[in-house]
Amino acid sequence: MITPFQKPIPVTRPYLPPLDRFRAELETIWENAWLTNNGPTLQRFTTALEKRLGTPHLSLFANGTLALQIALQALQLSGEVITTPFTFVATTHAITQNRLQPVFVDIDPEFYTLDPNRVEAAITPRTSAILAVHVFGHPCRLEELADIASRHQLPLIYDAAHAFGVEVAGRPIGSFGDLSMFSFHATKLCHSVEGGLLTFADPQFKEVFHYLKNFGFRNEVEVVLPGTNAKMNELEALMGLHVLEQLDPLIEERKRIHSWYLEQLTSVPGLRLPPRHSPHVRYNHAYFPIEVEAGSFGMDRDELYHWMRRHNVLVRRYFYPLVPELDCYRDSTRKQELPVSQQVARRILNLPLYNGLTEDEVTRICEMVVAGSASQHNPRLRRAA
Ligand code: T4K
Repeated sequence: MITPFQKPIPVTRPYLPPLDRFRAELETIWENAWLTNNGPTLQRFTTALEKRLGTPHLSLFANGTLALQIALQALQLSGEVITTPFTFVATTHAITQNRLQPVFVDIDPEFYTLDPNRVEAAITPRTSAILAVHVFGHPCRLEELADIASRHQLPLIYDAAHAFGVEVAGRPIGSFGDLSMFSFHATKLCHSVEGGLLTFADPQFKEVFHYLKNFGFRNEVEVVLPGTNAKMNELEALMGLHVLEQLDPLIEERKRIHSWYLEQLTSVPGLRLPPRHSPHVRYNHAYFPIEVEAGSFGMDRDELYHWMRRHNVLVRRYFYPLVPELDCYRDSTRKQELPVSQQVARRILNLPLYNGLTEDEVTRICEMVVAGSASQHNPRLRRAA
C-alpha cells in the first residue's frame, strides 16, 4: 500500500548553514552598514572561490542569467549562436537579450549535452559562438567542442549553471572553454540565495565584467561601457561563503543519496537512470534525472509525474517543454530537426535530490515509482494513477 507523504517532498531544497554562525557574521555587516557594491564580504567570497577553483579569473554576479548575458555582451558577438534546446530558458534568453539569434542543435542521447557532430554541421558564416550546457552537471564532450571551436575560430561558452564542484581529470569544469557561467541560485548545490559566477580564460575580462555589472562606472564621473546593475550583495556573498565552506561534505552526502536511488531503481523495467559516470570526472550529484519509456514501464512520463505529485512527491520535468517550443521562441527561430531532444523532453523526470533527504524517504519514493510501473497490471492502482 503506497501512502502519500504527509509533507511534500520538493525536487530540491537549499542547504542552509547553521544559523548561529551566520547570525554572528551578520552582525559585522550591520555594524559596517555596507550592503552591496563590492563590499568586504563579496571580496572574501571572491577570494574563497579563487582558492577553491585555483584561478583569479572569475567574477561574481547577482544571478546566473545576468552573468551569462554579460558574458555574451563582453564577447561582442553578432549573428547566430549555436546552442541547445534542452536547457532552462535562461540560456536562450541570454542570447536573445544580446540581439543574437539562437540556432538550436540536437543533443547527445546519453548525456543530454550538445552533440558535437551536429554543432559542426550547423556552423555558417553567421555563426559567432557556441554556447553549450553541462546539463544536470554532466560535462559536455569537451575535447570535441574545443576542437570545433578552435578550427572555426569561435568562442566556446559553457552554461555550467548545474556544474559547480565538477572536475574533469582533476581540473575544475570552469577551466574548459573561453568562459563558464555558474548559477548560485537557491536551488543549486552551491548557492548564495541568488547569484552567478563567471570564470574565464582571458584575464582581460576581469576588468570588463567589473564595469559591465556596475553600470560601466570607472569612477564617479567616467562611464566606459554600457553596463547594467548585476552586482551580488553582501548578504548573498555571506550565504555563498558559508555554503562553499561545506561544499565537499554536501557533495559526499548527495553521492550517498544518488547511490540509494541507483540501488533501488536499477532493475525497474522501462526506466533509464542518469547518464553513466566516467572515472575521470568528479561529479557533484546535483540532480537525479530518469527517463520513462512508457511501453515497458507501464505509464508514460506525465502519468508518473501526476502519480508522484498526488503522493506529495513534487517531481519536476526539467526540461520540458523544449525551449524552441515555448511561446516566445516558437516563431522566431530557424527550424531545426531535434528528434533526440524531443524524445528526451517527453520522457525526462527529475526525482528529489537534496541535502537532508533521508534513506527512508528515498526508499518510499522508489517504492512509489515501482508501484507506478506495476499499476498498469493492477486495475485498482491504474484507477488511482
Ligand atoms: N542556465 C541553466 C541551465 C539553469 O538551470 C539556470 C537556472 C540558469 C541558466 C539561470 O541561473 P539563475 O539566473 O537562476 O541563477 C529553478 C531555478 O529558479 C533556476 O535557478 C534553475 N536554473 C532551474 C532549473 O530551476 P524553477 O522555476 O524550477 O524554481 P522553483 O521556484 O519552482 O523551485 C524548485 C523547487 O525548489 C521548489 O519546488 C522548492 C524548492 N525551493 C525553491 C526555492 C526558490 C526551495 O525549497 N526553496 C527556495 O528558496 O527554476
